[in-house]
Amino acid sequence: MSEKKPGFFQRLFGGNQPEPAPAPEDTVPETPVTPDAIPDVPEPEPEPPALTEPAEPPPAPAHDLPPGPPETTPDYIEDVEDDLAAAPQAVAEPEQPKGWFARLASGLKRSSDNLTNSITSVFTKRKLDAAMLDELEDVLIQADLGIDTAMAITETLRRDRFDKDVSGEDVRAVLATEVEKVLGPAAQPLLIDSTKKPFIILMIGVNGSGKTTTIGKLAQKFAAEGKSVMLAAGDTFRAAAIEQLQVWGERTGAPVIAKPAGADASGLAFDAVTQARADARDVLIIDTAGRLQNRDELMNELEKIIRVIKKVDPEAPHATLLTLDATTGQNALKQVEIFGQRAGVTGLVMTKLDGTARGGILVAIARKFGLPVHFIGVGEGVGDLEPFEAADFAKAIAGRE
Ligand SMILES: Nc1nc2c(ncn2[C@@H]2O[C@H](COP(=O)(O)OP(=O)(O)OP(=O)(O)O)[C@@H](O)[C@H]2O)c(=O)[nH]1
Ligand SMILES: [Mg+2]
Repeated sequence: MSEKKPGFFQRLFGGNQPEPAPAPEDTVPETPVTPDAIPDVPEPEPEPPALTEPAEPPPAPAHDLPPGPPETTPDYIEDVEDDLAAAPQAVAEPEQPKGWFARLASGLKRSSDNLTNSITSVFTKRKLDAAMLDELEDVLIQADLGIDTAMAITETLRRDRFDKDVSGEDVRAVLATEVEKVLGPAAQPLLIDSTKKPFIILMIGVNGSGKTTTIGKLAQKFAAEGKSVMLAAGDTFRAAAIEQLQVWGERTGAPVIAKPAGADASGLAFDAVTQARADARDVLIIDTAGRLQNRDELMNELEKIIRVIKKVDPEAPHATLLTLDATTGQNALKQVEIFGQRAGVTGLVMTKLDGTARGGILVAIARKFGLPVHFIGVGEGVGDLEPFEAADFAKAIAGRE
């Protein structure tokens, strides 16, 4: 699937061309990321949701976003702002249509640049000593890879290279090997069991993590495989969320089961499952409202949605996918833990890997939870969702050819 032409890395990482300057971390985007910037999505998408415009939250859902500022504006929301400010450069780089691997590599460029630069600054032609290993461990932890992975890498180096010359390149080779080792078991495709009619996918996650967009991308993928898809606008809190899914439905040819805003989400899910079953659809994908994992009442509601789905089909949902925003950083670990406990997550989709410096978090998540990572999102366009490949990801994040 990947187009690993020699020379990609030369162009991507050659270092001769000045990289388009990333937006400074503390710069708020003047304009939100809009699909207008994406060449392969012709028509405008609905308003980006609250998370992309935290400065002006929509009138929305008391139960979607709790009132008042405190825990409702966690760090990761600012991170999303920061990273989305940089995202257009990653996704909008137009000219030649890139192959998958090139897009992954350029998406992860901020992550890999970060790592490469830090590693280079630690390894300056000296013999490997304990201080360098300590520094390296810090660098790897700061890159969100997790303590275990950081220690595994430094231990390998300590064992094999202590008191010997070691270069940044050597270190990145060890990094790539270790990351691939961790991610390998997690890279599992999402298998659609065709004996289930419909195969029911429930999409869950915190606000703005990419649920609705990922549903659109998945609908497109399944339709292209000849599957009949139905969508359910289970984010009944916001009219804009319902419209957003309807736009994806029109774009991908999938009918959308919806009710007016304010309707009960579990009732909507029940209707959708019943309808998709009556129509013998291949796949039903149910959207849900974004919810922070520490909002107990919202997590109760999610459990209720699942209970109601099970009333129609006790084995459903057949896949419960948690979308994780790669720009979130460490908070993603908490999200996996709590959503896993409350909703029985069966697989992960990591979105917004384009243009974030925090892609390393996927390694920490894979090591800690061992959950399948089915797809990764590398842009806002309908084609910007790819099956997750451990070796490619490892090479890209370690900046290796
Ligand atoms: N750059 C980039 N942007 C993405 C990606 N996935 C989603 N987005 C953008 O992130 C924003 C939020 O995406 P949504 O799909 O609306 O997120 P959501 O989880 O449905 O949000 P709520 O319904 O508000 O909880 C939108 O502007 C999307 O276009 C991705 O892989 N890369
Ligand atoms: Mg949504």
